[in-house]
Amino acid sequence: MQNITLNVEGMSCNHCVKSVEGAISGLGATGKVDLAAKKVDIAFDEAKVTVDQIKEAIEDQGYDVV
Ligand SMILES: [Cu+2]
Repeated sequence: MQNITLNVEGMSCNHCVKSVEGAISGLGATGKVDLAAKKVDIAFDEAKVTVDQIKEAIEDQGYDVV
C-alpha cells in the first residue's frame, strides 16, 4: 500500500467530503478528507490504481487537486 496526501481546493461541506471519499473508494482506494486543512489522505495499491487516476476521479467530482 502507498500513502499520499493531496491538497484539494473547493471542498466546503460534508457533501463534498462524501463526493471525494466516494470517488476514491470507487477506485478501490481509501480516502480521508480533512476539510479544514483542504487535504485528502489516500491509501492505495499502486498495482491497481495510479495517482493520476485518483486525481482525475477527484477532479471529475468538480474539485481541484493543487
Ligand atoms: Cu460541499
